[in-house]
Amino acid sequence: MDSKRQKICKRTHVNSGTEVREDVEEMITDANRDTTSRHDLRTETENSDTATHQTLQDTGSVCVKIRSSRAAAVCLVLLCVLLLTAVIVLCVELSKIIDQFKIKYGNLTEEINKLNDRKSILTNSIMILSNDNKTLISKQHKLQQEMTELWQKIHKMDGWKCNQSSLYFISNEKQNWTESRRDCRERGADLIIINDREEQEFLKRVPGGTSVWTGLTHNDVEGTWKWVDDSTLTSGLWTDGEPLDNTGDKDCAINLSSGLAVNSCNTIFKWICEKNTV
Ligand SMILES: [Ca+2]
Ligand SMILES: [Ca+2]
Repeated sequence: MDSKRQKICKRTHVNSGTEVREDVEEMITDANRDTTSRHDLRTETENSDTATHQTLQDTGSVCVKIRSSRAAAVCLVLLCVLLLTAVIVLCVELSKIIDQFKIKYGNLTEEINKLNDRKSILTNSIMILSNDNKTLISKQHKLQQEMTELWQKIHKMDGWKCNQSSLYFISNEKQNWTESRRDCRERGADLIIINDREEQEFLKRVPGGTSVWTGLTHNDVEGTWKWVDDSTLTSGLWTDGEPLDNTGDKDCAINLSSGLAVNSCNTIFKWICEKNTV
């Protein structure tokens, strides 16, 4: 630049007129070139700075992205670990539940088998009982038929009366105690045994049921009254004041409307025979 100015000045002192003007134009052109060149250099420099700045920005952005990616990867790994842990825990719990269910199912199966066995036993028992019931019903019908026939025969028997499970024959004639019993035995019976107050009340209602010989004596042991089947006397059957003669000859008992009373066995009375139907 300085050399060009010196050149211009030299030419200005040496040349005249047109030469001075040409030199000035050439100098201006050079100046413009320098300016343009300087501008281009500055522009290149600015572009270079801009590129450098852009490169730095890009590098920072990449670093941020890498860090973000690493954080995301770490989070993802942690999440996977948590999920895996949760899955393992759930699997363990599920395994426990399945084991418990198997145990309960096994117990239930055993109980069901036992109940089925009991059901089979009960079914067999029901069948057996049902057959027994049918057999008993058949026997009951047969017994009812036989009892009906027996009652028909009883009603045809002259002089016999029925009460509960016994048949009674009341004599029309009178005999001593021994002859009376002999007559009963010939009829397949024995002198009456008054078992309780109900039977005694029955005798009150039957015509000829009182003032008759009974099967009660104390022939064997004085004072010990026994029936003809060797059973003992039920209390409450004596009439008031009886028995009066435990030590005398009144060793046989008659039945009065008020109850039992002692009398001599040789005295004659009517008598009642009794026969059990069962
Ligand atoms: Ca009786
Ligand atoms: Ca006596």
